[in-house]
Order: sequence, then C-alpha cells, then structure tokens
Amino acid sequence: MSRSVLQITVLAAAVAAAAAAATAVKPSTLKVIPQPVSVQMRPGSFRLRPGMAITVTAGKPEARQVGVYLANAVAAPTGWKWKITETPKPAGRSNGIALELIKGEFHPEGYNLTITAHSVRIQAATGAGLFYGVQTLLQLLPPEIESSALQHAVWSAPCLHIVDYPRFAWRGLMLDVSRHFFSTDFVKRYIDRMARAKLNLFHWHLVDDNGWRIEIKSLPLLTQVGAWRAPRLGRWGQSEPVKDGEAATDGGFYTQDDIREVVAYARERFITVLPEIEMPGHSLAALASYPELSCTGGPFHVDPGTSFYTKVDNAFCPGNEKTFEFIDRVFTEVAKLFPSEYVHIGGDECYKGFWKICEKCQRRMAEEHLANEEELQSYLVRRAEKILESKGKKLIGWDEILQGGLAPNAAVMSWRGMDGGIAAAKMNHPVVMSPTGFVYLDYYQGDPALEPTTFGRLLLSTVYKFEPEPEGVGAKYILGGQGNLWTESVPNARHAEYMTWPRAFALAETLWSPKTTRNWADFMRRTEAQFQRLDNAQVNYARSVYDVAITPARDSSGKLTLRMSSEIGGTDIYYTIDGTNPDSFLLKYPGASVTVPEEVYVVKAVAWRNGKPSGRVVSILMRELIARLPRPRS
Ligand code: TNX
Repeated sequence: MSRSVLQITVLAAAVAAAAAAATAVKPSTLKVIPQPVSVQMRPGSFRLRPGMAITVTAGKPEARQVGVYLANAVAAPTGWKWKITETPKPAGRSNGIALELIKGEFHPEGYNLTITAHSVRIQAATGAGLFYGVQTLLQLLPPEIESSALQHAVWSAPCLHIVDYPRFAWRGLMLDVSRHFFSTDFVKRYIDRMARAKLNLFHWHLVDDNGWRIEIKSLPLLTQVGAWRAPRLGRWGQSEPVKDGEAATDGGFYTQDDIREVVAYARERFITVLPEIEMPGHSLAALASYPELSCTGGPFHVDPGTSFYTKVDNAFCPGNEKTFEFIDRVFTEVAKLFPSEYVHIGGDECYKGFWKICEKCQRRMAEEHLANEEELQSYLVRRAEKILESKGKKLIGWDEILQGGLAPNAAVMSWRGMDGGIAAAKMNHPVVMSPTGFVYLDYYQGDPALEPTTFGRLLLSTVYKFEPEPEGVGAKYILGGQGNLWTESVPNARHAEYMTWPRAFALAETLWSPKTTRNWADFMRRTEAQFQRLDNAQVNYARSVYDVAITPARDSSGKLTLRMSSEIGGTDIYYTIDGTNPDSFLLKYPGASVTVPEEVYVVKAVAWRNGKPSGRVVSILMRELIARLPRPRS
C-alpha cells in the first residue's frame, strides 16, 4: 500500500466514523435486561440466515457447548439447523457468528459482543462469558425468538459493540419445592429462564416441614413417608391437622436420576445448583420418617399446611448421636449428586423449647460446656460443617447460624434484613444478601385484593432498589444476592412464574449491572419489552404494575382517605364508590388522596393508559379497607 493510499484509507475511515457517530442509534433503544455495562450503537444491522455457521474456538468443549445452546435456541422459531464449526481463530470468517475463547483482560464471566453488517463476534475468556454474550444476542433478536413454534420475523440484530461483565458473582434465585412440589420439567424451565436473565445460582430448598423431596438411598423412608402429606385445598396456614388413619397422597420427590438431570441441565447454562437440607428446625418431614431423631419420639405427620406455630416440635435432637449419623448419610449422597462448592443447611426458625426439657440435649450441653440452647444449635451446625468438609463441601446457612457462635468457615445467607450479613462480613465470613424487604418473591406484588394470600408486600420498584453491598462493609465478603420464592401460597407452576417475573428481572439487574446505570423508568421500558418475550415463551408473569393499589389512612379530623397509585406511572386512575365498574366517564382520582364516606360498601378502581384500561379492576369492600388501617398505638 502506497503512503497516499494509506492516507486516503485513514481519512475515509475517519469520515465513516464521524458519519456513524452522527447517525448512531442511542443505546436507550435496546431492551436488554440486565443492562450491559457499556453499549456503543452503530448504524446498520446483521441479518441471520438459514445456512449460517457458528464458528467456535477449536478444542474447547465449553465454546462448543455454547454454540450448541445457541443453535438449539434459534432452531425452533426459525426452523434452521445451524452447524457448529471448530477453528483456531473463529473471528476470521465473515457472514457468521463467531464464539471466541481467548486469553485476555476479561472478567471471569465477562464478554465483548461486536455486531457488524457481516458478522457477530463474541469474545470471552470463559464458557460462561461466551454464554452471557449469547444471551445478550438473543435479546437483540425479535421477541418471537422465544417461541417454541415456527415464526415469521425479520431475524436481525442491530450493529453495536458491547462490553459487559457482572457486578456480583452470586446471582441467586431460590425455589421452595417442599411447601408445594414442582416437577423436574418445571424446574428445568425455571432454570432456563434464570439463564436468560444471567442469574447463575439456583438454590433448591428441598426439604421442610411439608415434604422431603430428595431421594436418599440409604434412608428410604424419607421419600416413602416424608414426601407425602394429607391433601388439603384450603388456605395455607389454616388447614385441618391430619386425622387418624388419613392417607397421605399429596406430594412427590426427585429421584437421584432426576437430580442429576437437573444439575446437568443447569450446568449447560452455567448455573450452579445449591441444595438445601434444612436442620435442625423445619424438619417435620424427616421426623415423620425417622421419629427416633427427635427429642420426644413423636408421633409426627408431614404437615399439610396447618398454622405454623413457632413452638412446634419439628427439630432434630442434637443430644442424640443418631442425628449425626443421619446427617452424615444424607450429606454423603448429597455431596456426590451436587458439584456445587456449598451445601445449604438451613438453620432458620428453630424452636428450642423441646431441647430444654430433653435429657439427652441437657446431657450434651453439660458435657460440651454449652451455656444455653443457642450454643447447642451452634454445636450441631459446627458438627454439620465438619461432616460437610470431610466430603469436600463448604457450609452456608440462614443468618440464625450466627446464634451461639458461627461455625469456623461458614457462609451466611442474610434474610432477616441485612444485619446478620453485616455481622458475618465483619467477622470475615462470606455473605449472600437475601433480605425479606427487597427480595422475598413470595410476597404480594400489588394490591393484596388481587393476589392469593401471602405474608407481606414487595413491589417491583422495591426489588429494583435492592443494594446488596451495605455501606461500611468491605465488598470482599459480599458474594452477592438472592431472591427467594417460598411456596406456601404458590400451589402451581403458573403461579410460581407469576411470582417470579418480572421481579427477578429487577433482581438480575441489581446483581449484574453497575450501580450507576440503574434507572427505574428505563428498566420499566425494557421490562415491558420483556413481557413480549415471556408471552412468546409461554411463561406467566405478573402485570401488577398496571393495577391500582389502594391505601387507606385517616386525616387529621379522623376522616377516611384513600390513596390510589399504579406503579407504572403515566396512568389515569378511575374509581367508583357505588359498586359499578369504573371507567373514564366516572370518577377520576385527582392525584392526591380522596375522602370517602365510610357508609360506602365497596371501592373499585382501575388505571388507564393511552385511552385504555391498563390493568385489572381492583375491588375492595369498605370493611376490608378499614381493616387495613394502621392500628392506633395503645
Ligand atoms: C421465613 S426465610 C422462612 C420460610 C418461610 C418464609 C415465608 C426463612 C429462612 N424462613 O420458612 O417460607 O419466611 O416468607
């Protein structure tokens, strides 16, 4: 190349770059969740084609695995079968998608994604990084890409350059399969949706008072007895206790083959499966199977959803050596099934009253010089930790494992707020933040009148405010955060999805994206676009942000006032107090609160956006509104 040609080429490139900058599409047009670290839009787009190849770095099974995942993801909606080709330098070819594993300055889960009119190039240092690049690419394609049936769409993605990596390494979601059992197929689908949001840890709450769900071959009664309970249809927490001779027909469990299948499926999606085996409390299903492990000897029944008395006899007896033989057997099999570094031992809400009156427990306390029952719990957790460590695993538990002294190497999952996590981090223990106030996905998402009964309230916008790294605590010990879906009030898979989405989008973004890019309005815009993806994927989600929530109060003269709000914003609210259906011809909520006479029987309200109702009509009896008033302090 002569000097003048080179100069012209350089000049032409500069002109092209200036033109590109002038016509560049603003990053805010993207609808990706979680928001990438940096996006540079460029003009033009790349169109996918039927015969295209995915080239992957040769001799790297993880790169091939991600290539296969991508080919499978596009196969159903496009009808195309892309080939995977291995080559030493995948990016050398144009007209295709290159997945390149390279050594470089990459975060362990980070990637670069470059889309030009001729090619898509994803570069990363790990299979996980490539996988997240693929997830972003899928979100740049039309929402029909989520469908499992053939679709007609223009399969193209905008030209751009993305540099992306996560803020936290632990991006968890917990599913409780004890209170209600969920099939292996559903668990796999759940994991699949986690992967799309770049969540990477599936915490499987496998045992509790209401069912033992994991086959332990050396303890067959756990699943022959512990996995089944008397069937009940009523409201959770108010069910009739088990009657004499009543058959236990409701439940289910995972065989070890099922477990291996789920673990492998998660692994293909770079998701770690963390098993939880609860102890010493919440253990009624185990005690119903092996009553000799309790202080009282029983008899016990797997609980069918009766009221959760905190003073229930549902704890293992730490005075009995048999308890530790049991724990050893369970952990031996669990350690073999799950490749995860940690095993979760629960540890929460253990009633210790029966330990106080148990001879064996009191003898143990004397022998071990334990000052109180909290130290006795700590004794059990420390022994559980030793057993786990002998099998190559580390222990994690709920923040109650701090009581009576934390086991030497334990990690803490902080659920009763962040204080337990802060205390543990100050003692140099690893911490996962999972506070009820920000990430309890079993709580109401909107007005309680529109949702099945549950324990508390957690709006999407509140999840979006989750900040796992408290000020003054070194980031070093905060592994990340996690949302928890307890399933007392989640009787089926559709409702599990409803409770999870869109709140797990907010969770994913708080755990992945830089704190500085958080923007509620933009998140809502992207969330609404994700709804179309969930529709295509036939995954259920809550539209509670489109509904009206009604909050009663009393003004200074004692009159009842109602505040009405819809989370999405940009809506008009219409309401009625005469029992009829609200619409835009009837009462309009003025924006501040309204005073409503207490003789009114029922209040109904609906939010409108763009000339149409945006959500459901909420209908609440006056007596229910009055019952919602904050109780005067006595
Ligand atoms: C507390 S969170 C529990 C669970 C319940 C949940 C309901 C935790 C460690 N224990 O057993 O399901 O509240 O929100």
